[in-house]
Amino acid sequence: MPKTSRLSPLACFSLMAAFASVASLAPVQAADPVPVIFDTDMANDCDDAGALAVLNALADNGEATILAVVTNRKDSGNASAAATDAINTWYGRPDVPIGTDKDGAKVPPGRPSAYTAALRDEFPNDAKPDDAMPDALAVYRQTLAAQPDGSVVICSVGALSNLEDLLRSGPDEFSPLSGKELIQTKVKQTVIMGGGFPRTARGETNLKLDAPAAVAVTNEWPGDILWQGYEVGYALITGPSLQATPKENPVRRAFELRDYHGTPSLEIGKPSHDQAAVLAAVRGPQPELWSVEKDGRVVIDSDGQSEWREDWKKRHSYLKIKGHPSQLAQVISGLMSQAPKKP
Ligand SMILES: [Ca+2]
Ligand SMILES: [Ca+2]
Repeated sequence: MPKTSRLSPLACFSLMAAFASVASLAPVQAADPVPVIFDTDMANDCDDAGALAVLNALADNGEATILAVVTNRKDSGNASAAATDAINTWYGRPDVPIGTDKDGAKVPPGRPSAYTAALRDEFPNDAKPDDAMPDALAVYRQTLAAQPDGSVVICSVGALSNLEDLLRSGPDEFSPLSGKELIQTKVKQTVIMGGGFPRTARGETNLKLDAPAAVAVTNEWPGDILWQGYEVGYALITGPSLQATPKENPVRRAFELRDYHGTPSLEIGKPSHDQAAVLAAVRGPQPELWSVEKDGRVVIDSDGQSEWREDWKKRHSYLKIKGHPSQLAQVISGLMSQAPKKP
């Protein structure tokens, strides 16, 4: 018998599994970069900063284009735009348009941000105070109007106030279309981090921040919404990988300043709600990382409680983690600490 170099079926399976595992961690080179508008409450939690890092890393990899960033909650430090600009500037994108929500009464400011003022003061940026920045709705409408039809992906990781404003908007200097028509014409997909599925016992933060807006968007949005509940990000602890990045990295600083259970998130990590939503928005629900629940609808009540119902279909679906969460957390950690490719 000649010596055979054939592998046993078990060895073949192990090798295939190893390749599959490596493949899931590798950058996914899309044919064209996905054009994204990122809608964030950059102020309270630092997962918004981590999510903007992931989005910039994906843009560096040629997988995404950052069309604009809008903030959806009034930052009592008036510095959410500056923090956003500091992060984009770190990645070599100082000119990404930024808009802020001026309607502070609708979404009351939370406690002072642990990190936005520090990012404004300690890192290069040239944004104005939030109340002097362009309005989020104007940035939305101008950005959407300039894009090819059916192309834009919106990723929302905070209150749904801006999305409701867009939904309710009428024609303006940027477009003769109503907000609904603009969404129908320009938006390919909307990914929303909010709620909990299949149901929550109490309201989730992003929905509670502006429950009427959450109800309006859920019931009236004229396009596909891919929901990601709090249970997804809660299982994904990331942050310590930023320790390997330079002190000049504002995202590292945000994780240093924002604690999790009394310890800096830079040391012990924290849940990655917003990073996961960005990843799903850009790469789509990759089957090795996610399963998607379809053929139903999300219902949100006036307290911001959410539920998945299967009594009839809407253009809703929601994400569930497939396999062990550490797989997804590892992808997020890698992207969040990926060195900028700026010139
Ligand atoms: Ca700037
Ligand atoms: Ca957020």
